[in-house]
Amino acid sequence: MPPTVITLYQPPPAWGLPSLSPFCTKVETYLRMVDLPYRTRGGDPRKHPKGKLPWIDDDGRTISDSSDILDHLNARLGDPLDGALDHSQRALAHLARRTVEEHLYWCLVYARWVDPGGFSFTREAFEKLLPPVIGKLLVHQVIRKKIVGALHGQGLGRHARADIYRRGCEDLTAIAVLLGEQPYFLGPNPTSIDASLYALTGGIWLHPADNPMKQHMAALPNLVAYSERMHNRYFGERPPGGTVP
Ligand SMILES: N[C@@H](CCC(=O)N[C@@H](CS)C(=O)NCC(=O)O)C(=O)O
Repeated sequence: MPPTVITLYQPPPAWGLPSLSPFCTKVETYLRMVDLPYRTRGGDPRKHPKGKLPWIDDDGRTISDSSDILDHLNARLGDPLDGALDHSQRALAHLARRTVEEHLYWCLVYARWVDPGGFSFTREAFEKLLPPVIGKLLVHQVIRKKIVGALHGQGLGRHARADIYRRGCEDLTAIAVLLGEQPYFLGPNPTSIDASLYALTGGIWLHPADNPMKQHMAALPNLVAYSERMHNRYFGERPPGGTVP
């Protein structure tokens, strides 16, 4: 029986990254890591029950939340990437995933949506996806306002710019220290945590705006090499986008 083609709903590629969304980048990276055929389609989070991207359609079944998607696919495939990990490696991956997805992500959101230098690129990328006049209004008055509110609710948005970036830099240092000189986060072979780490480190490194997190990353050569290693391995030869039409 031919394998089911997964449909991944996500915003389009930008700045050399598979998607404007780090969580969508994570899922697309994972799909390439396990070599599953997939197609990508644009997705409007407002049309999805959980109101967030990404979601996938797997043979008529809708699954959302990047971690639930990976769990679903891991179960279906027999855990090809993480099957050989021991308990402490799994625990370390869990903590790293929570750090980058629940904290560093918000620093990235601040850099892209609040900091004026980053927002000028974000605005341009999002306005391209929306109808001309209303698009500008939506990006400034609706999406940005909602994101500023979310950052405030999460708590990070209540800090000063320098303190937000300092917190993001601390996460990057911790990941770089644990990575050391290993090619992938848990050793010589890629595992699913690398999809999250690439999504966030690549999301900081490849975004065109300069900011203190990017400068800090430049001073962590092992982390830059890691992020580029992941990018080149999974997107170097075949640019982002579905592997089937
Ligand atoms: N925990 C979720 C987070 C997904 C998420 O925050 N997605 C963002 C895009 S990066 C989104 O859809 N935001 C729209 C909104 O919050 O309205 C996951 O892992 O998939």
